[in-house]
Amino acid sequence: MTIRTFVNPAHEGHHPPAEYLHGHAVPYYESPERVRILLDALTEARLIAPEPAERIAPQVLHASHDPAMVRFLQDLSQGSQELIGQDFDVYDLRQRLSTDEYYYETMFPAQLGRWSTRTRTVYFFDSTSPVGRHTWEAALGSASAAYAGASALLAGDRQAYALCRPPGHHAGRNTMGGYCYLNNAAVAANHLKGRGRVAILDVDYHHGNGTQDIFWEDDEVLFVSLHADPALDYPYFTGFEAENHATNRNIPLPHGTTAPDYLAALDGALAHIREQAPGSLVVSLGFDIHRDDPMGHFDMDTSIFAAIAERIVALHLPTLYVQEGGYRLAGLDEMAATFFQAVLATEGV
Ligand code: SP5
Ligand code: ZN
Repeated sequence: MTIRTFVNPAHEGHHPPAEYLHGHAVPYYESPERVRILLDALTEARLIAPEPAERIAPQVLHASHDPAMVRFLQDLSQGSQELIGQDFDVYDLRQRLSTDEYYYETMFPAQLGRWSTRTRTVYFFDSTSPVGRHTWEAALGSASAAYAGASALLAGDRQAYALCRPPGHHAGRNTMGGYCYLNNAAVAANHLKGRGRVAILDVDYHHGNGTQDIFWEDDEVLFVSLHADPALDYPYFTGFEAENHATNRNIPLPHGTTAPDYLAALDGALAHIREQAPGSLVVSLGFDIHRDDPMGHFDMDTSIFAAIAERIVALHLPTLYVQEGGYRLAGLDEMAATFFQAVLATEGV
């Protein structure tokens, strides 16, 4: 048996050259290589059967995102080279333009003041989601993979995998950041409402601030997230326990968290989901909880992914796995294979 897997070939066109750290350009870890590694390893191990996802109409995104933000992203991507050219003129840099530049937002709306009459023309909350001419198609393709995965569950499949890239869980109703543009898990969850209430379990290392934002007032979708304590780690401003309410549960964990502590927290999260009796489950799946991830500060090895998979499958819910983060290229193949092997082995029991 294999897991039906939806991918988005257009992701290859999105490859920002760098992110910026204290004045230095550092590698952009959210790279096309990530999906190539996952796809090759899982296909070779005969764990997945990949198929291309049909491109959704942008209107489908409006259930999850402000239509104005969707339009803004599309326009920015398609006009990015011209806009960058104009910016470069200020410094006489036009001759240095390549044909594939990325627009990095440098102006953020939060503190502009109550006198501003031009509100919400900036939709980024940080500068780590750069936009190039292929970013729109990549992001739409990624959301399309999630949508196709949800469609598979609606058609009766018990599980599916959306191999999404770029990731989505930091993208809110009208905000982009943290390598994310469109919230793939949210697109899937909104589609899955066709099966009743939906639970989203987010096991990426980082808080899914975007998913929390999109479903903050939505009783039909339960959001449960395990992540690094935002007092210590990205995204810093959300993910605290104080944000919890009936359908939003954050479980922040300290640096150095080990498998027993993680799994105890996960068991609590899963008990909460079980109590709410949803009709389906979306898992925001990040491999950045591994101890060797360059961004993560937990202390768990690859076997954690089998333990997580077994527990999720024991919920016996139609489940869509949506790829989020995970940046240690050297181990991604094993982490994913460990996870999906356990999914298939447990499902068969
Ligand atoms: C989808 C996903 O996993 N996104 C992660 C985005 C993480 N961005 C990390 C930025 C880290 C900045 N670290 C600065 C340390 C300040 N003391
Ligand atoms: Zn992450």
